[in-house]
Amino acid sequence: FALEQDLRRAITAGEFETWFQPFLDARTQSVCGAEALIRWRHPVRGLVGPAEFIPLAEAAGLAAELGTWVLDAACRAAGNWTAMGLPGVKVAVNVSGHQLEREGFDNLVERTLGRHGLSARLLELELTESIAMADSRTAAQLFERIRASGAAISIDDFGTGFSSLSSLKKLSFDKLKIDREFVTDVDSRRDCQAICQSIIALARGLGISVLAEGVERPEEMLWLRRHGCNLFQGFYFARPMPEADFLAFARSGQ
Ligand code: G
Ligand code: G
Ligand code: MN
Ligand code: NA
Repeated sequence: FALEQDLRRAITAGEFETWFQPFLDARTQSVCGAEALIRWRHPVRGLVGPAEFIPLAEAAGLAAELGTWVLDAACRAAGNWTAMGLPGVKVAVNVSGHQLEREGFDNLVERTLGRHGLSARLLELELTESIAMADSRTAAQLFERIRASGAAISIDDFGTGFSSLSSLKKLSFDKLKIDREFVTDVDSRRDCQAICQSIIALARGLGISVLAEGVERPEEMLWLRRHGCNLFQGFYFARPMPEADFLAFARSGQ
């Protein structure tokens, strides 16, 4: 309860920040965009990660409010990138189930894009499999509306959730993000290789792109590139960082 009060206070006090982790084209290694990752700059506890407070926010019914804040902050940032000499750099925003279930999520997205003059083509929404599968008919309609607006949908942490291929068949989306669990040591582990190859083949068969998360070593990157992975994200390239650092990183790589 004390923490719930603290969270409410923090929203009003503006203690949240969005950090950005770049994702890069596998062939050219140029920066295609960044994933927005929320942080809480707590006056006493210092910088707190989302794993600690997102579950609390969900339990307290504050997840949608926080999600609206992140979406706004991420779109505001990306809206400036073109003007700052980074045309075409996308922003990916994590969306929680609570947020998606709310009436009019697609309208919220459109309004937020409009407010910051950000092209829908530069926005990706990251959903996990479990969210996508919860109510596949409603999800399918929402996905259609979001994609019709020009924004993209990525399936995050792919392979770790409760996924059924028949649910995937009913949904249309733009990208699969292979979970770090399968990327770690993919250059040496047969099981990870089989899983990554399957996901890459699945994405290719569906005509969508595939990103490897959590790339930490050059050997992993090389294996994934050789096997047709399109995009990379991970500490080997860059950690999540404040917006100013991301701008410097993206500029230096262009
Ligand atoms: O950034 P970090 O590695 O600490 O993130 C931990 C988890 O929190 C990840 O699973 C990430 O997807 C999630 N996360 C980060 N930012 C957000 C956000 O803005 N909204 C939601 N729903 N989840 C987020
Ligand atoms: O669940 P989601 O994919 O949104 O989680 C993203 C989080 O994963 C980021 O907040 C980031 O801190 C973490 N992450 C990103 N790249 C790496 C990596 O290369 N290694 C590890 N251990 N974590 C990573
Ligand atoms: Mn994510
Ligand atoms: Na992930």
